Amino acid sequence: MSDLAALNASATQGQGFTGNHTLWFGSGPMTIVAYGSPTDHDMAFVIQGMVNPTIHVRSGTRMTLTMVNMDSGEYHTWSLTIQGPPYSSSGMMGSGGMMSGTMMGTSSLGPMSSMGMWSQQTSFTAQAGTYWYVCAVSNHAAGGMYGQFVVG
Ligand SMILES: [Cu+2]
Repeated sequence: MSDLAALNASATQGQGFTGNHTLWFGSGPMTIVAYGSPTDHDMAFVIQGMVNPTIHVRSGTRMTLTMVNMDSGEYHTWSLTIQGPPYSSSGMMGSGGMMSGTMMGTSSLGPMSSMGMWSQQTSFTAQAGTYWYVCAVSNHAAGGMYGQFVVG
């Protein structure tokens, strides 16, 4: 797990508010580490200890997102879309609607690491708007694997 600890040490710490389930980041380049479907929160993202938090970042922020798949049995993605819930149980992958509304594309999973997990990194510049981060695999978004991503 030392790889994971190092990864978390490199992350930008946002200010979390559990009351309204939000995570706020200031200006400057930032790095987010998102856990995909860890064992204690199946079919959810855990970011900085919060489950599917609403993330607030400033417009123009250069972001690096690292998605770590903690699920040994499923593929997952971290994808941004302007399409909000409810999501179709038939899935979003290849639907066309997903990618047409995507700000920066998709982080799908790379090769398995020595920890037995998968991770992949993507970078983009946040543009003002309201987005949702979702897992685009099968019916995962419909199953609760999403959160709001607000750039202002
Ligand atoms: Cu998923």
